Amino acid sequence: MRQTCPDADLAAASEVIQASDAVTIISHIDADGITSESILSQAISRLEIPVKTAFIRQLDPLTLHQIPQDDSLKIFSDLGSGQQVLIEQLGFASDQVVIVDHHVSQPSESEYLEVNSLKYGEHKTSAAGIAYLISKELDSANTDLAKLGIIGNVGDMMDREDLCFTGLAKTILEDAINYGNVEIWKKDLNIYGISTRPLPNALAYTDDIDIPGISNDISGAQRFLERLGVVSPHGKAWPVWQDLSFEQKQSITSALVEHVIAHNRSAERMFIDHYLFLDERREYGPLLNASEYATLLNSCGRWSKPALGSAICRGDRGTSYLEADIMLRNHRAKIREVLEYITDKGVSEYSHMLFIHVGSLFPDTIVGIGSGIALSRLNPKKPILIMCEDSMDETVTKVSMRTKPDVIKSGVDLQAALSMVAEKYGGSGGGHKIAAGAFIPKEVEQEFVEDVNRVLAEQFGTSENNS
Ligand SMILES: [Mn+2]
Repeated sequence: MRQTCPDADLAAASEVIQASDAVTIISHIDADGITSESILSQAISRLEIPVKTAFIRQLDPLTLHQIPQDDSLKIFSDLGSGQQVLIEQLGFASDQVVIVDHHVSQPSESEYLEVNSLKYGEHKTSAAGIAYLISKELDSANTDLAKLGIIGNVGDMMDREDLCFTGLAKTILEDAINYGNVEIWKKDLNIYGISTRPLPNALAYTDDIDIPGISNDISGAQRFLERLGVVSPHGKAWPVWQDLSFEQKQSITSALVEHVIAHNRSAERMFIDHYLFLDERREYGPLLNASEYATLLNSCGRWSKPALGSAICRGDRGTSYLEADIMLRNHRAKIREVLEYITDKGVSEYSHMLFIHVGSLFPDTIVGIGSGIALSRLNPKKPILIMCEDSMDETVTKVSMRTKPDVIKSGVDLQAALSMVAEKYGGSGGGHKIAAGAFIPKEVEQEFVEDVNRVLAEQFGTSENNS
């Protein structure tokens, strides 16, 4: 079963697609799912094969009715690998299905064609990366779509551990750079919002680096910048990182490194590769770099408008962009609210994790993101578990967990922990080592939290190297 090279699967997927009369893509609603869908639908349309899309929040018995029961080829993207038994129950034969995924696989009798990066030992290439490789197999001229592959990979945080792309994701990046719509800023400052966030905010809210007197302190960040001669032009907004001169960037970066080292902190995670988009115009700020573009797509998905994100990926800069921009602002405001709530109310500290229940105060689609950001301001050494009511069913509780790359290195695997404990109580879980979610019956909340803490206690201290 285990292979090291995706070539045979890519060729097989390409063959099945080219032989089909019509295609339906069933894709996940996050940035990786939206970019995967947009890559596949564009590549397939270019072959003049009719293609339709169904975006779903996850593949489970509740969403099955959204999958059309027709003769079209079904491509499951950014989902499906872990739900093959369910796909089988729908009655799809093995020649009717292609799975494009990077989640843990569940075998089924039907032996569906599964193009999954994990099969090739590629843990840092997401579904959008695989979708791009299929598009390139369909037509080698599709390298314009590599850009979308990069957005999906960044959206799924495939670059977070190494602070750059590795493996297959790196070859996709090379295609994008050669095509010319992507530029890489190598080992640049590791901050989020380089195209739209006022610089003091970007510095104060870095996720990865703890800068004394600057992290979580906007006025501290302003004073730091003013000392270096970087000021907000009179009465105008602060500049964004992208608009600074090379000399300004250099002086800020070296002052930060000195500052961090002077405070005996590590400067190890200070630098990251940024991906800038040369084909986007300045007024579309959130589309100018991969991580902000991914946030915009995530906000479309989280607010039930994944098709809007897909239209933007296909190049719509008119009404779709305007609508998505409003949604993004709303998304950010809501995440800020979650964040403030969590930091104000405080979390319960267990031996191996942090826990908070936000009830029905926030939509279940954003609490995970909010908790991930809150983690940096609480105790990043422990994973955070956040619970909220499921908006669809009040007898169900939605669980989200987030942690940091360093914690993964000590053996923690949130996907494994949540799946195992959720299944024990008749629920289900999934996701990744660093970010995972689950649905559980409401009445077992307390036992669930204690069990997850116990599982984490066992995971801590077991090294990742044998995985
Ligand atoms: Mn994904």
